Amino acid sequence: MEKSETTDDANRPWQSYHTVYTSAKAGMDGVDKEKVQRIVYEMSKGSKYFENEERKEAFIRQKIEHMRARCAKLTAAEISHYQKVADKKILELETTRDIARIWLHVDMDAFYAAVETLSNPSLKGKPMAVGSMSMISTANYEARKFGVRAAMPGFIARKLCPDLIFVPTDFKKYAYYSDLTRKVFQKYDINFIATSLDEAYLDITEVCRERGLASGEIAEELRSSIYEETGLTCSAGVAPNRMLAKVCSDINKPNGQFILPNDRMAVMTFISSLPIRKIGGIGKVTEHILRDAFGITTCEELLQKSSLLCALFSHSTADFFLSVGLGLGKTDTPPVRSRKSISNERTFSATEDETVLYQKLAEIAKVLSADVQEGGLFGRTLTLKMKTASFEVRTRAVTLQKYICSFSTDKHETCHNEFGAPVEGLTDLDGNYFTFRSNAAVVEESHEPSGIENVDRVSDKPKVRIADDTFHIPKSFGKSEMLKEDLNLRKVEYSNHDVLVENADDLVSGAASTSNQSEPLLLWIDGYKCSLCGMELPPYFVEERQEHSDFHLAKRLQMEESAPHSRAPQLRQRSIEIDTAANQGKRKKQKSSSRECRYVPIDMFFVKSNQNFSN
Ligand code: DCP
Ligand code: MG
Repeated sequence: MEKSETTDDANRPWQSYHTVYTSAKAGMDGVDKEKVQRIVYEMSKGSKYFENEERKEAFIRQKIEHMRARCAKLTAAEISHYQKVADKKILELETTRDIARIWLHVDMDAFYAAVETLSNPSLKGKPMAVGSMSMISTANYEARKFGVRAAMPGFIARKLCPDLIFVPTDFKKYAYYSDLTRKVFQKYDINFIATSLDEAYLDITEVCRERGLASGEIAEELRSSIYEETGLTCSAGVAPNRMLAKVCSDINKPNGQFILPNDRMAVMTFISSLPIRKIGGIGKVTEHILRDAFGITTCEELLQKSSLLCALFSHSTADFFLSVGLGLGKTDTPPVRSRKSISNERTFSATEDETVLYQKLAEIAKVLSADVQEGGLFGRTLTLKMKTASFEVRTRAVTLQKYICSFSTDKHETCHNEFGAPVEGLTDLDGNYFTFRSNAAVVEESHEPSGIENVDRVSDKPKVRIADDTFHIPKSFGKSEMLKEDLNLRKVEYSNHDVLVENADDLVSGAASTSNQSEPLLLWIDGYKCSLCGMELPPYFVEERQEHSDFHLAKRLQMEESAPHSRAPQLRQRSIEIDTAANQGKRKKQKSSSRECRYVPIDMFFVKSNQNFSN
């Protein structure tokens, strides 16, 4: 049995190749998943990106083995102890259950694609994607049937669906329609929580009571009102808390709704067979670990295996898993949060020279402190994130005694950087957080990973949240831009628990790279547009941005590897040109030039070198 599985694995290696491109979104239920996996695998194979994915996969497998071994070593007495711990936790969590409020989660259907179809009705019924050959932002439901989805490189999407129509992104248009939807939302809940351009949470408890209407009726009315105002459809989910409401809004997508009554039994029944991956905060890595190390695939199994979870995970992580198993979620309206972190990054030629590395570190620290001062901010936790030429990420964070904002040395404040030596401390002042490049990645035992609620350790300071600032801050970054970002950070908690193990990705993938430039690899112009290819990706698409940045980085590495050293800067210029959406048409010309023959263009980058591109 074992042997045949191994043989099978060897014959179908794509089965264990999971990227964001292969996970299903709404409208993809009937998709031939294996076919999609195979095509993504074949088109990615041989690239740096692929190698990095494989390394991540190997790391996770190792982690799973380690967890399995730890489970196997637990004695009966230990298991019984952890069962008691778990039972106690479950009882405590149960006392926090609040089923008095009615939450509605609304999510526009294929948002960017639907907006584009409004402007160009001839697209109706045809498979289309918004984005470019490098990356697509979303796909309509016709295209999803082929396995095409958001965050997938366009050339892979075209392989999956040869008739796919590409429409370039137009962020301003989406923002306009988003505003229209928000005007409707506020009629139902003035404090509605917008988590992205096309999603929001509304507490409809009062409106249901005041108007004597059932939640389902309010949901119907809200959806038709949005349709009247915008001509766009949306889907809604209603539940006693936000975590469940989000799950519910996906159930009858597109143009549908699902109501989960405010009743404990109904919640428990609903949650019992729910796949864990449906929960915001349980991503592909967590899903993989829970499944392969513990045999957990449904939320109910989180409760059944509660002793193991308590034995192997930190308190906060185990609490999160158990609360998911109980169908608990946030019911209060969070206060508007302000920006809590600021970061800066540089990409430079790969080097093992410590002096160069320190010099780079000093440069980036100076720019960062200037940005911090310009914004009138102060911070206490400093995070250094380093991505190697092979995509490995190393992250170290330190929380200082005092709040700081300047680069100048303070002999009392030293912290240890990535390279194991002290980084110069910054003068003590008062205020918030900042990072070189945030992401306090923690794999298992601590629960303070990126983008997740993080608590300031100074008791007299307010609690702060680290925003996952993988977005880059242009040199001109100032106060006004921060205010703009603040709005985006109202994206809230459903990803609070974005998890523990999700950050395994950070440990094995990551930032920094090779280039002769002392500039970031890419900038997010106006906070959302990729400076290299024009792809528009809002800051809250953290995972997708990481994928996107990795994609460009991989491409550059590939390009530099294939170019003589002295020509690298010149070629870099060229790659930017080629990437630019407006220059798509020039690509062919560039490709055919003999001067360029050592440079691997983007379409080829993800494809096996011996593959026939005309297929
Ligand atoms: N988006 C993006 N990049 C991603 C995911 C989404 O730019 N990786 C953009 C395009 C989407 C919009 O955000 O239209 C909303 O994202 P959703 O996840 O809600 O996806 P859609 O609205 O497109 O489809 P669905 O019907 O599944 O909600
Ligand atoms: Mg949507």
